Amino acid sequence: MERLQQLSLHATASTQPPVAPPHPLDPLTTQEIKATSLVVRSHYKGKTLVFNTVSLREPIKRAYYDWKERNGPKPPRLAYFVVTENDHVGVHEGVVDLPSLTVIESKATSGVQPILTPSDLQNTEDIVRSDPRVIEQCEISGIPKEEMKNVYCDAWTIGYDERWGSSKRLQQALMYWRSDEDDSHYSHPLDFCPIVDMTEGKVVYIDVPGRRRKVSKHKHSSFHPKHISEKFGTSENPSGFRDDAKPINITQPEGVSFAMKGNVMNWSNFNFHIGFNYREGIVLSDMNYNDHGNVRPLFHRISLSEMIVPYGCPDFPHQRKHALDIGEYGAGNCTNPLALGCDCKGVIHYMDAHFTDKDGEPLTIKNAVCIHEEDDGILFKHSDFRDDFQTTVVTRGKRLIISQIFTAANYEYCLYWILRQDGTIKLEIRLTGILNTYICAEDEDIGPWGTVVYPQVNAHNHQHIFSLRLDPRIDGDNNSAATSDSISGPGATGSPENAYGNAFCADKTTFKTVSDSLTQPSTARTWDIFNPSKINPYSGKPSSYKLVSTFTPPLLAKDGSLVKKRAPWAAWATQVVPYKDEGVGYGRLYPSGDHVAQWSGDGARGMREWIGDGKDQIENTDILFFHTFGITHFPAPEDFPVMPTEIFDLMLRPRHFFTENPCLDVKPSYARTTKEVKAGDKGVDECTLDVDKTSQLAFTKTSGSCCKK
Ligand SMILES: *[C@@H]1O[C@H](CO)[C@@H](O)[C@H](O)[C@H]1NC(C)=O
Ligand SMILES: *[C@@H]1O[C@H](CO)[C@@H](O)[C@H](O)[C@H]1NC(C)=O
Ligand SMILES: *[C@@H]1O[C@H](CO)[C@@H](O)[C@H](O)[C@H]1NC(C)=O
Ligand SMILES: *[C@@H]1O[C@H](CO)[C@@H](O)[C@H](O)[C@H]1NC(C)=O
Ligand SMILES: [Cu+2]
Repeated sequence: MERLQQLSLHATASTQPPVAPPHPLDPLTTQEIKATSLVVRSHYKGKTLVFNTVSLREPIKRAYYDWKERNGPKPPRLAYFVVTENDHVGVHEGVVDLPSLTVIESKATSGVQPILTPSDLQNTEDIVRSDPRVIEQCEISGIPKEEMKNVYCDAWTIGYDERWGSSKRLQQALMYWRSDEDDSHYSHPLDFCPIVDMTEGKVVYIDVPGRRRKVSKHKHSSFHPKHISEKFGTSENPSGFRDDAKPINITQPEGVSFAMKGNVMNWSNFNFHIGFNYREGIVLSDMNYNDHGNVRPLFHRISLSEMIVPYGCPDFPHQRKHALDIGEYGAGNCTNPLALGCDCKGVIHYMDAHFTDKDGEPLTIKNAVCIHEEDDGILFKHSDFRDDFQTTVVTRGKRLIISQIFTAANYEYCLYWILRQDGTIKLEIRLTGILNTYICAEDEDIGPWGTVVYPQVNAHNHQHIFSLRLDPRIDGDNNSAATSDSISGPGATGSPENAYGNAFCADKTTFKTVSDSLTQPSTARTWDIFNPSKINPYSGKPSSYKLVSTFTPPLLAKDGSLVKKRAPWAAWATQVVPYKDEGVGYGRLYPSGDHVAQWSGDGARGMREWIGDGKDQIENTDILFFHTFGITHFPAPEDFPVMPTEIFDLMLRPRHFFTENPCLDVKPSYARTTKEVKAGDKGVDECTLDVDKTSQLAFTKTSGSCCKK
């Protein structure tokens, strides 16, 4: 009898393994998420589990290329999981082998808190609203207790508060009031800050400032259409919108020029895999460039691995505001579903994203990743002055954009990974959404730490600092990295080596050790990632990708600050460390550590551990290149009640990689040789060149411009 029971139990546990998607880097399917959570549940039988993370454990690099390039076996299909137990500190994490439906690694990690989830954020508001001490504080702020439904909070990561450390799963509740459900609450901040224990579901403490400020009596400043009509509507124009809204429509009559097989993209000589996970969001992997039949590797993996948004107000408890949004919330899990024609225009291919919910059930964000092309202006052009610029070639380019938008409480981060036909890889970030705001009294001097952006609304200074993780593979696995500084020639004007004082050149310093790679930006500095064994036959220089990044603010928090301790990568513009198969996922992914929430910043984790004594050799070997970039944001009234997108970017450009302009084979829009000009010809085969027949003159009606000059 007992034996029989065991057998039948065994039979239910060993259901069919889920079908793996075609590519080893493809994110887990919903069936794989479900299968993982079943396996995890039976592994921790008898425990009440809360699922936090179920995500692909990517194959290690060597296993991947053994399969991809050396006819080796397909790497094992693995799922990484993090679960918590109710009433229990710490996490259980591990790895499930999907084909065999078994847990192959598992450990209990204490003293850490798992990544926060959108449902954590939603719960905090309910907990705060019904707490009697919060209600009391609201009354002190001038909000009667019957109006608690109008009290809101933005649940924020606590960062780290030494009063509790990481012993409880905490959030800080930044408090606000709305006069109506449809208002934006950011014009009505409250002055106190409850701390909420997410496990217990209760408020554990309220930080109350010495100086009390009653909720502002000024009208809300909001931005939804109904508020625009209230603000600007007239009897002639009730909507209040500008009267210049002629549509700009994008037509791509023949569809797109990219092709996708599953998650593998082919576009204008680029070939790569597009992945997505809860934490980094979009991941571009195994990127190659087809150089006239020679498929050359560029990067094994490109992603945003961490970010920090430190605020600059010295008053307690505002020092706690320094969200590490990727490690604490997840750029993937906070990603928005995108809408056709609004978030991206034109002919769009979308990818969905799948996560786990708290019960281990798959949860899908539709249209999480948008893939599309845009016109990219002039790719190259030259005209000859000798015949009044009639001898000419003009070639327009296009670009491929892989994008996502994620919301971290009040802010939106729009991420655009952009490829150009000349081999350039660009990352553009647009910040929008709403400033984090705090109340100030009518007569208050808020000092230099913030800006009054609206009556009684103080928006604190802050930085948005990102860590770009590059796993380069420029023409092979062994790469080096260097600074490249533009310097004036040696010697004073009149000296033998610089007689006329005009000399300048590029001064390249190759990093030999990790310590050498901890560099600061300067206006005259770029960085090269290169393959020292692959020399360009013309320039004699190694095949490189140059990192051109000018949005590189210094980290303004000082040594000893929580910010600097918890983001051990943010103080340098670059860090290069050897690649190693270790850590969550694998291969040194997360520079603020694997579990970031409520980390004190002490001890050797993430980048601090990888840097170590700084003596690891990083020349001509398998390296990881981390780059810190972003902006410092001093708010202004223009950023309120919602910010117009603030744009910054960086570029990776091929240098000494090709032997000539790599996009000469992009068909010009228009071209005429000198002979054709002299003969009065319209140009060879002009009508089949890439002339855009939908373009027209603004103020005169013309039919298509082709063959007209
Ligand atoms: C262009 O877009 C506008 C706004 O979406 C739409 O109303 C209009 O029909 C479109 N026009 C054409 C010619 O497709
Ligand atoms: C992409 O291009 C490669 C050759 O460069 C080809 O083998 C592959 O089938 C193409 N994939 C798609 C989806 O078009
Ligand atoms: C993602 O969000 C869902 C829904 O709130 C949550 O249940 C899940 O645990 C989250 N996962 C991660 C890794 O943040
Ligand atoms: C690549 O680097 C490894 C270790 O750093 C070294 O053993 C190997 O010889 C290098 N290969 C080439 C082609 O330089
Ligand atoms: Cu900002």
